[in-house]
Amino acid sequence: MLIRVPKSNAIKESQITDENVYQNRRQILKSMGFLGASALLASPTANAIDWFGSTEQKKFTTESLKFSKPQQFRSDDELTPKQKIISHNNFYEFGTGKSDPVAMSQSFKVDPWSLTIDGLVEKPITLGYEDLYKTLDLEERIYRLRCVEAWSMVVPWIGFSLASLLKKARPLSAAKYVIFETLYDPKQMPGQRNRFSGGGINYPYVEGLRLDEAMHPLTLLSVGLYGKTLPPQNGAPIRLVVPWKYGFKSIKSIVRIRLSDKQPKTTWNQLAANEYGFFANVNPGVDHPRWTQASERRITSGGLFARNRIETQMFNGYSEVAPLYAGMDLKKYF
Ligand SMILES: Nc1nc2c(c(=O)[nH]1)N[C@H]1C(S)=C(S)[C@@H](COP(=O)(O)O)O[C@H]1N2
Ligand SMILES: [Mo]
Repeated sequence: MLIRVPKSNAIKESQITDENVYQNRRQILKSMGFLGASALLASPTANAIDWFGSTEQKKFTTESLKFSKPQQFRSDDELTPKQKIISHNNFYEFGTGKSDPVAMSQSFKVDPWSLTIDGLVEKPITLGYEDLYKTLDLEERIYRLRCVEAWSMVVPWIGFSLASLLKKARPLSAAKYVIFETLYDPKQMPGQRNRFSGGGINYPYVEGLRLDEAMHPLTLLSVGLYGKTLPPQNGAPIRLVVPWKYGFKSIKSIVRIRLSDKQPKTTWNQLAANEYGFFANVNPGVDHPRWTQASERRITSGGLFARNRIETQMFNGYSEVAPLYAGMDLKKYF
């Protein structure tokens, strides 16, 4: 039987726009104190609104966060301008082009949200949207982000160490790996609706770390950047940041963190195991089969033709993680 599926895109689009206008208005009312203090984020400041213009334009609203300034996690590298960090993205759930995520994600709903930490833990935890900002102290950390495609940025993230959250759940001694899962919601994520537009990925996007990597103090759960909550294209409301590994390990919009005794099958590794290893440590000595990893293009305030080719550093410059891999052949376990 032939079932006629209505061309629903146009209809959906307008519904989504209306939703978004509604959401934006809610955020403004919230920030002005009209919607009751309990509905507010734990720590937005008084002028907590980031308003991008008319309601015709679909724009996600971010809010200011209170956080401590970086002490140990600083960098002398020039920060990548915010405009570039939030408009040049990889987030295949919203399309495979670099400008697809910002274009396709502005109606993404982050509130309510639910993040569950379970598996081999003594005390499973579920955090709602508000909890993401108030369960742990927020701090700023300036990290280099090195994509496996050989470009990089310098990002002032806001968040808390993954270890501090995992400790609350009390991992059992049998736990050896930590598995992360992105939201699966094809209604909101066009890339999940068909295999072609989603880059051939079998969703949900899954990533994983060895438990000792997950517990390393550098491993961050980020809820913001440049002083505000994350925009959807960067993984709102909460994403992982593992600065010594290629960017694809830094999974976005996480709904589940599960501790396990087994190494998980991760998204990019399953797609092409010869190109994307489970470890994916930044390593200038191990080339991608199709391009060199010895250097990278740093995205800076300069234009398209700025001279910004730099040498790639082992572990992306975070040499303090080397002991995690003592005795391992990093050419084999790439
Ligand atoms: N769920 C999900 N997480 C993801 C991706 C993705 O496609 N889906 N892309 C990864 C890749 S390849 C990179 S380089 C970083 C990019 O993060 P950014 O867009 O915030 O710079 O996100 C990573 N996390
Ligand atoms: Mo990437």
